[in-house]
Amino acid sequence: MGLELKMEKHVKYILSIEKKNDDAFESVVMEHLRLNGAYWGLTTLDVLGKLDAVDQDKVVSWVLQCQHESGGFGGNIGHDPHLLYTLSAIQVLALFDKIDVLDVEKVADIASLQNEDGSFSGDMWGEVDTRFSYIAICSLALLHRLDKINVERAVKYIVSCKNLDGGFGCTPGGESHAGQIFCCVGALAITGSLHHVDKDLLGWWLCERQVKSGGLNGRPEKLPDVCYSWWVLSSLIMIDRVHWIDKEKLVEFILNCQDKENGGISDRPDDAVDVFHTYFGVAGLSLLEYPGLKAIDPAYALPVDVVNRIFVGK
Ligand code: GRG
Ligand code: ZN
Repeated sequence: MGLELKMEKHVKYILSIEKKNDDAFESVVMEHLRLNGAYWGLTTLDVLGKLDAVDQDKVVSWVLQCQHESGGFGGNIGHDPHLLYTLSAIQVLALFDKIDVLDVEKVADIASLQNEDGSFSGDMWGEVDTRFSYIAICSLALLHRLDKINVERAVKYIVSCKNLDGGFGCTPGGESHAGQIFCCVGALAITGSLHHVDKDLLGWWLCERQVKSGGLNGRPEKLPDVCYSWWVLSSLIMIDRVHWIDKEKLVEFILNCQDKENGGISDRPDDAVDVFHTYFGVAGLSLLEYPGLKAIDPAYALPVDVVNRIFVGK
């Protein structure tokens, strides 16, 4: 009992990461968490209704300084560009309704990372992974520039990563993993291609991820971890099978991973908190319709009001 989301503590925790470093929010992010950390921390604040606690001009100007001449973003100023950071940059700007500060054509050049077989490389060095298919598709959709890639081939490649268990891996033949499933299902949802998913089969596999404690793991025989609340639940929502999960037990698991004194959420009870699991815990609770949280879109991983602003207009 007394198990509830410590909203104010989590806001304080996110803002305290900012203050641990001498400068502003960006310096945190700079050292180890970088642009991905900014996305996790700022989206958490937005879902908690406290985005206005940060200096948006400073964040926007720092994000822009992370951009490389190729159009992609590095994790920090002067770092090499990679798709992993490029999506975070676009998402952070979207939170502040600032996508228009971008030279969209330039950023949309990430389309050149698409390979002949429809797959995407993460950067100029060429590693291929369905994570990068999702990132490229999500980024270009947010920029209204999906026309820059061959969507049909991109979808065909993702479908070639589908396994007999209904899940998806990082490359053809790769083991099904909830993180990759989010990426593949998300990319298929954004491109209107969910008919390629066997929803009952995949829904079954995803529901099997719930263990006794109520938490979800990422694949069979693994430990539960708060971040899978996001990877698994978002996928279940996209394929319309979220009612197959015991929602109350999952809420309880996530709430048990909070640091009730100092804020923040960990991967599992009693572990150390971090901004990644704090975000995915809060985002998971939002998907579970926990009271007082902004709704979050399962495909774009951004608050629904932000996504509506981009696709429906203000
Ligand atoms: C916008 C939300 C969002 C994501 C961007 C980068 C990315 C796209 C998606 C990553 C998907 C992914 C692979 C997530 C899994 C992360 C994770 C917890 C990996 C741990 O894997 P293992 O094998 O752990 O170390 P397990 O839990 O299997 O023991
Ligand atoms: Zn995790």
